[in-house]
Amino acid sequence: MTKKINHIGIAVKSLESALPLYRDVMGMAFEGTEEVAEQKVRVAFLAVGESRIELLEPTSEDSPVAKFLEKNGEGVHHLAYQVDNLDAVLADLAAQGVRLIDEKPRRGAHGTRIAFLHPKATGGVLTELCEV
Ligand code: CMX
Repeated sequence: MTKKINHIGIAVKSLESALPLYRDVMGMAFEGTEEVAEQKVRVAFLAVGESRIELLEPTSEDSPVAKFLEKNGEGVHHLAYQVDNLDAVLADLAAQGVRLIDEKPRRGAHGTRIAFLHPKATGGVLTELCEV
């Protein structure tokens, strides 16, 4: 089912403040930024081998990332696993009683299709599935 870790999401207050550490100090390849309006975030991707770090900055006060920052401060926000057939995987998980946030895929960064599982169903780890 899961192919690899596509990315690790890290919530930050400001992309501009967080980027220099990853890009300049740690030397990760910066792949650019993108606003994902539907998720109310602006994201920056940095390549780490075949995976990525996704820095997430909220674009509004009711963004899920703004709520996370308010409650926890900056830190690891979610893990994203890559799958081949997201619709089939979601149907399978639902049939096994896993609590989903998204019953149908929605649009993520770079035109990917994504869906989140509820952290209550995954031992406190917000889990994203993505199909590239
Ligand atoms: N990791 C782990 N637990 C989390 C979490 C996270 N990132 N975000 C929220 N939770 C926990 C909360 O701590 C809370 O737990 P308790 O009930 O024990 O206090 C519980 O989930 C519910 O959280 P809440 O603050 O009461 O409710 P929210 O309205 O914030 O909803 C969630 C939480 C997970 C449903 C919502 O944040 C969501 O839908 N997230 C998925 C979408 C998302 O994060 N998009 C941004 C990423 C964009 C991208 O990668 O493209």
